[in-house]
Amino acid sequence: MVRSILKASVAAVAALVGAGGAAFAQENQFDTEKGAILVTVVTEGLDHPWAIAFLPDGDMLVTERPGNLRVVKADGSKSEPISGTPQVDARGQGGLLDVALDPDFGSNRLVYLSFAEAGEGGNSTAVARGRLSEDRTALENVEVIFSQQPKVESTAHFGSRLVFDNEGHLYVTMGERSDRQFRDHAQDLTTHLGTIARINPDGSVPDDNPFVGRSDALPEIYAYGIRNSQAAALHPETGVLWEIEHGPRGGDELNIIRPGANYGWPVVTFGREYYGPRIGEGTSAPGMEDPIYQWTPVIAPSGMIFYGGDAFPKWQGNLFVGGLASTALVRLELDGEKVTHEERLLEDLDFRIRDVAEGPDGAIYVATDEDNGMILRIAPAE
Ligand SMILES: [Ca+2]
Repeated sequence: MVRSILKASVAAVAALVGAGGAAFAQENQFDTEKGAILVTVVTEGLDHPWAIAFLPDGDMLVTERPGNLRVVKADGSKSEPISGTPQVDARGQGGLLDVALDPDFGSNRLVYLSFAEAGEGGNSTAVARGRLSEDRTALENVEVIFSQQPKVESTAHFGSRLVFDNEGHLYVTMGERSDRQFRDHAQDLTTHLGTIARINPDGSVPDDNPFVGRSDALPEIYAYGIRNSQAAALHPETGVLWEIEHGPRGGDELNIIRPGANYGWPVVTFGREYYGPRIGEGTSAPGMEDPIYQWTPVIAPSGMIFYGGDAFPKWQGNLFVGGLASTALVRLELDGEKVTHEERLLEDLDFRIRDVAEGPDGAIYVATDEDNGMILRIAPAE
C-alpha cells in the first residue's frame, strides 16, 4: 500500500490525484522484494508524455503525444515546446512518439523522433531527425528519414520505439495498424506493416540487412510478424535487440529479435480476439519464433530498459517494462534468455506507465500516460 512521506514545505504536502483517484504526494515510499524505494514527482502537467531521452547533462527530452517536444530539467522545470518538430497525426494512438539521441549526439546534436505521419492513403509511422540548437529551443534541418509503407486509414498500432545498435544502425519498431484487413500484412514482406526496420542514421538501408537484394521484400525490414511494439532495448551484453509487443486479449510477448526472423503474428499468438474467438493456428509453428515470455492477461507494455545503474545493485541486469492497462512497472529477473521471476511495482498508484528510462544518477524514471502526465523518479529509500 501507499505510505507517503510528507516532509519539507506545505506545498509538498499538496497531494496529486492519480487516474484511479489514489492520493499521491511529492514523495512516496514503497516496499519492494529488494528493499524500499522512494518515488518522487520530477514534474507534472505534461500532456500524455510518450518518451524520455536523457541529454548528456542530465536534463531530459520528453515527447508529448499531441505533438510537443520539451526539455525537462532535473529540477522539474519544463521548457516551451521545441520548434521544428514534425506535424503529427495525433488521433487515437497516433502523435509524437519516441525520441532518441544520435550515438554521436555530443558532437552532432542529432535527435530522432518517431511519429504518426499523415499522407496519401491515410497515415503511418515515420522517423524524422534534426539538430538540436545550442540553446535547445529548436530542431534544425529536420528531415523525414523513414516512412512506413503503405499509409492506411487507421488511428492505431503505430508502434514505435527507436533503438540504436552498437554499430550505429537504428531500429524502428512498428505495428500492423490494428484493423483486421491490415493484420495479415505482418506476414507480407512487401509492406512495413507489422515489422521492425533497421536503417542507417540517414535513412539508407544497411548492406547487411536480411532481405537486401530480394525482389519480394522491402529492404528496411529486419524482422516481421510483429503486432504492435512499443517497447524495445538493446541487451547490454549481447548487443541484440529485445522487443516487447502488445497482444490482443492476452499474449503480450517478449521477443529476442534475430535478423530475418518471423515472430508469428497473426498466425500464432497466445491472445484471442477482444470479442473472444481464437486467432490463427495456435501458439507455435515451424519457421516462427516463440516469445521467451508472454503475459496473459496482458500488461499492455510500453517502454523498457535493461537496468545497469549503481543505485540499485540488486536490480542490475533486470529488465523493467512500463505497463499501461496494468498500471505497473514490471520488473523481470533474467538468466540468459530466460525470465526467472516477475515483480510488479507502483501498481497501486493507478498510473498508466508509458516509458521507462535510466538516469545518469542510476535512478529509474517513468512517464505516466495521463492528461496530467508526470515524470516520476524511483530511487532507493535509504
Ligand atoms: Ca509472436
